[in-house]
Amino acid sequence: MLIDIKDVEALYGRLDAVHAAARRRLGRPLTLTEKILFSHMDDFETCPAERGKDDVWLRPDRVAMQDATAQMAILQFMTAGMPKTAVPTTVHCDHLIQAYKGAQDDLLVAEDTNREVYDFLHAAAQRYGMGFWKPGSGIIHQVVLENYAVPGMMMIGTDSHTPNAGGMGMIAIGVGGADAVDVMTGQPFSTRMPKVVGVKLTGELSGWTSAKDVILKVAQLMTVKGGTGKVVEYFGPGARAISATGKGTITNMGAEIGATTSLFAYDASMGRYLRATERAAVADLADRHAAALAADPEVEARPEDFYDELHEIDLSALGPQVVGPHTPDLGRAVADLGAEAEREGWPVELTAALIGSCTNSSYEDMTRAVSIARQGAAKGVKAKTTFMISPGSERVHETIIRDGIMDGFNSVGGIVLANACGPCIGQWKRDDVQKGELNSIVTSFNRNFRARNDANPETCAFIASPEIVVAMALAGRLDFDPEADTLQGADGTAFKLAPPTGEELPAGGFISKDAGYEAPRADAPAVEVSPTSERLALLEPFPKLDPVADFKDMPVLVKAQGKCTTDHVSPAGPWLKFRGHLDNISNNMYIGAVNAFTGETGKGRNVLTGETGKDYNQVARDYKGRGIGWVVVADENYGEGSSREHAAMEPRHLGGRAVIARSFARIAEANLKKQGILPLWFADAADYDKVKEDDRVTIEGLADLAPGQPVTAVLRHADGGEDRVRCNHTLNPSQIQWFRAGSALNAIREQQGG
Ligand code: MIC
Ligand code: SF4
Repeated sequence: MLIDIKDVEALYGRLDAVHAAARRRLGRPLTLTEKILFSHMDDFETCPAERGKDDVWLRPDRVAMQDATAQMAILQFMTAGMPKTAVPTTVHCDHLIQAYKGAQDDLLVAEDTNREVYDFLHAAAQRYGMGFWKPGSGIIHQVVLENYAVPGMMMIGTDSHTPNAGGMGMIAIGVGGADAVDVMTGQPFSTRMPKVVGVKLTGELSGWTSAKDVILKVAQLMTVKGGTGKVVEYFGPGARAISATGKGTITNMGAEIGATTSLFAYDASMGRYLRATERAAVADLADRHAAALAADPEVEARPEDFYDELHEIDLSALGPQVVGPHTPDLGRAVADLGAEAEREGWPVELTAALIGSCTNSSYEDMTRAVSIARQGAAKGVKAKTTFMISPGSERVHETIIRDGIMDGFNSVGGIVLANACGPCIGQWKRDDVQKGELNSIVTSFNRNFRARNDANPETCAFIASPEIVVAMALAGRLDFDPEADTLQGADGTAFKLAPPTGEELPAGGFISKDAGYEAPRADAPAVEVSPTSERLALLEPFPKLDPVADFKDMPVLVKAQGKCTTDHVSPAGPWLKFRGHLDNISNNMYIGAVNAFTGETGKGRNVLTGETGKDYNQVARDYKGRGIGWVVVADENYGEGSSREHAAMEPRHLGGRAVIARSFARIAEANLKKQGILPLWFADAADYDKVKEDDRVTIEGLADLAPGQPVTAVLRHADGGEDRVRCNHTLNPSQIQWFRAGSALNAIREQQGG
């Protein structure tokens, strides 16, 4: 077991006293979210903690980082000069493996092409006391669920799907690298005390419906920004009837509604999973403290009195869902997709079907999915489209090979990819479809932003449960409804697929021979970074800015229209290779943003030279060369999606001063603050329309920037006219310090007298 049981004992031993004090303080019973958060605050008896209002300082028990975000986080950590991380930390190599030919070949290629980065991460992990999970060992969230998730504990991870561990009753929050660095250097993690949403689950999943459909439904109910600043707590008899890994699917995809995290209470399913994954000692402890690892009983009895928002889903009445294209909250029942696709002109013929990813690659998912594949194979039917499987971890992978599940997928033509993110993050070398070609794919992943999987903006990506994806793969069609339609067997007769069946956990136990873990070493040598590397570069501190002079007469580099997710600001796929080199990766800055003035993507006008159709990063470099800062204007939910802090560091590096948006996604806003860019909210959303292409923007009120005090953006138009636009911000006193210092890291250095 890779967890120190003493840490669990110490936490559980304190819970009753902390919860009693918190109940006294609030004068009411506690939700599970409050129980876990209060037990991770330094000063739980006094610290203001009004939901949605106060910022709280928390002490997470653990940090996890994946390779694409760990590089920048570790480069920042190295500037702090600490010998070792202050809390248990792990690094997982999963994002940089490209999917092309299949697991074995792809892994060899990845080890070769990414050698420099893997060596760096490995050396840093060994040196600074971090656990290292080598390439091929699995996707961060699956590996965390299998090895590190502990009910009632708290972790942060440099990946937005960190809430996967909420399926095991843990508060697990996705953050940018700079937040992780705080915790790794022994400082608290700060976030706004979240509002708490209750989702009551009644009934039971059956037939074609699975855990995935619960979150696909919640995404439709709450939308991509409905979870911002909130924790979603699932409860009720239906919740207890879902397996621990199914719960993980639900909490993982809570990232898609912007939730701070999502959470289930400890129950028997988690106990079973802990025991199956060699953590019986944790299960025994959790059984003894079960009441402290769930909301108080009054909360389930009268949820409307304790949650800020309440939803109810009857699992018995929920049918299979499918969401997409281009956004995870555009959904409907599988049965209704055909008609809608025809209306909208989405191709119904599939070009690929993909299952797995961190969201849906449990043993249960794989057994349910293969039960559909086997029915096809028995009738001589093969997948009528490219069909690929990304297992979540080596443990699941080995086990499903032993249990004949891989053979079942192979028998319908499935291609097994490495235990890695692969096509889910755009690491998919696709030869079959040309860029710009309209086509449809269906996956069991969690994200489906434009161009996400294959860098083709014309790919319509839909998301459904693995079993639905396999059924659609056999039919080769998006409009296939397995509950109503038939397939044709090799002998020409029509047959209907029976609903999937699966096993929650392997009857023969998991295989876990060489899982791919390496422990740190006390005598590890210092970490070197080559000054000539194209992939890694040591960081220079960002310059301190003058709150008046540097925020005057700034051109508008980008006014983004519609969605501006982190994938629009700094896409992954081919750019992943520069995640450790700030200047090189900055060449992708705003490459996916749609120009609100011209409709072009990734291009705009240099208002100083008059040149048009220029790449945003080029324009920014020109402004920076002239010593001129610039602003970005955006619509709702700016920075939705990934936790990648590159989306904040690149603009900061190239001279960005402020992002003025109708609203922000939580992690993106936090990342901007950390790196010294001002996130400003239009007080009146309609003011977005007042911004013109050749405006010069001055932000007034920064010299005495104070919490809760609006500032003014003065838009000076080219015709001599002017608009004064009120903007709000959410900076607290420490974040204002970061702004003044030029970044959070600068502020720390100043405090240390450096
Ligand atoms: C994602 O799913 O978008 C990613 C790739 O896992 C990101 C992290 C990254 O960009 O490195 C995330 O979710 O945070
Ligand atoms: Fe990897 Fe996709 Fe999961 Fe992100 S969502 S961690 S890219 S598998």
